Amino acid sequence: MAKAYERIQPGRQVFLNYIGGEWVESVSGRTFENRSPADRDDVLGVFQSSNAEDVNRAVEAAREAFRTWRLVPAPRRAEILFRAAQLLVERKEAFARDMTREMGKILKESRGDVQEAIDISFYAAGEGRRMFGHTTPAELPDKFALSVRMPLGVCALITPWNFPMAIPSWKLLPALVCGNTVVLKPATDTPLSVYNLVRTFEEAGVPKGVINLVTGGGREVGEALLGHPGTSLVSFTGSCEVGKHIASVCAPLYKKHSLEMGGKNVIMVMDDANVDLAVDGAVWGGFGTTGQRCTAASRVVVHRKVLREFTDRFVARARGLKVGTGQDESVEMGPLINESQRDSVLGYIEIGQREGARLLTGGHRLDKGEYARGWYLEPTVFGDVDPGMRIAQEEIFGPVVAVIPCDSLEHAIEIGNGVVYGLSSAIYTQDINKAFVAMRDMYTGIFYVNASTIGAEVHLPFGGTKDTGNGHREAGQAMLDVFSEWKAVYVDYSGKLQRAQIDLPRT
Ligand code: UN1
Repeated sequence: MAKAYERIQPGRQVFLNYIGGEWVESVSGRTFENRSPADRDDVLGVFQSSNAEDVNRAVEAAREAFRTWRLVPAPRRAEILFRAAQLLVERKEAFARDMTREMGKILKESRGDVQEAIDISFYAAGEGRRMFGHTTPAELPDKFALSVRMPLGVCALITPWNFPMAIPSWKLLPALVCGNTVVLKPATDTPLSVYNLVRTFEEAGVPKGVINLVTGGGREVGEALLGHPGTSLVSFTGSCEVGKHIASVCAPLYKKHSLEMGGKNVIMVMDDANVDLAVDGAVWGGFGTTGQRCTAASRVVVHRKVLREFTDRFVARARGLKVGTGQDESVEMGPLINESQRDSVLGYIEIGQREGARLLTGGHRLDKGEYARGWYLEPTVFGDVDPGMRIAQEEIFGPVVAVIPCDSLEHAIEIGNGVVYGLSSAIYTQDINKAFVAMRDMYTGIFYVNASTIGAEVHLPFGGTKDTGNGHREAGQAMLDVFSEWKAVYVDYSGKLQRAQIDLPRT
């Protein structure tokens, strides 16, 4: 029997919430439209504008499902996840096309986003047969000691629009393999990609109530999830402002919360660098995903000896980038996600000029002809940027790069570390000694040598220091620490009272 995943109303497709294994409308009776950032007349569908009552129902369903899901052996849970991964492989192209329409990133990158979801699915599923704890000798005779991971319960996953399928997967997969159930709230700009993900996991055989999807705004849905007594963890990726709010709600409740926030990432180009390679890295890091990555290289610190050469080539490349709809395979940079994001980036461009940075290329919105219906902006480069300027300190989340001169490796490292964020950094140099010094001294969660600041792989820890996060990492082995609690287990088979630290048996 065909399931009612969506309702078709005249002229529009209505997408539903997924609660307790049923596709349902919000009790609010309200919906919102999902429009393409490349063409605001292109409506992808209508989604549920959910409220606190929908959240209650979803948390209740997830709590109920947790009672049985936590007892399913992890290798069995993993079999379902492997199946989902295979389905994602089959659907990669279709999901990538939906994502480009929905989020605006170019097709090549959307395929990469779905691929990242596939990678983490296989990787996390593999944990079903690992999830290692420790066995270790006990200090007393006839006593056995080990540690095991246990699930937390219901995890609230609040996900961003810039990686519409990859980031939800970084959270969903480890949550499930560890034995948790989830309520997933996608960004209002990109619910379709998360819908595609959830549908796939349903079809792979994830039992009812294990995954619940509630779409809608942060104020209603997100807020209800944070303070809800039924959720044990909030995993969030997004802005520092929202992250701070989440911490302030969760901390007094002693609720575990994992926050992944901003970046002001730096590429350092030394005087011995392969300049062509560095330019390639700066273009990809600065303008890939239209600069809307937490890992974007929004600062390039360049040794004065190669400053002219680097800047000339970099500016020429930025100026030559083909901007347009991501659905056109020849386009290199798509639009920004929405109007307010473009306004915010334009605001920073104004600030940069007021602060006295030199606008080397770009700086304007693109809104004529083929660009008229989307949120387009020119790739923008500032030169002569002082490290203290706001455009060199604050996360812009758009296609704006600040080129900052430096005099030495030490100077570059000082500038590189001189921001409140600590996500990703990179050095271009042919000198292995410089590379190792920078690797040691850059206080960021991710570091690259002769590669750009973007391009993290799923089996390594992802996250950052300082205001980038609150000490957690996603992906890699570290993901298990977010989605499980350790339990230390002691088995005393001596048949008598043995007191640790007190009874010290002699040989
Ligand atoms: C993000 O920008 O929020 O390393 C995630 C990268 C990607 C993930 C980025 N693999 O840029």
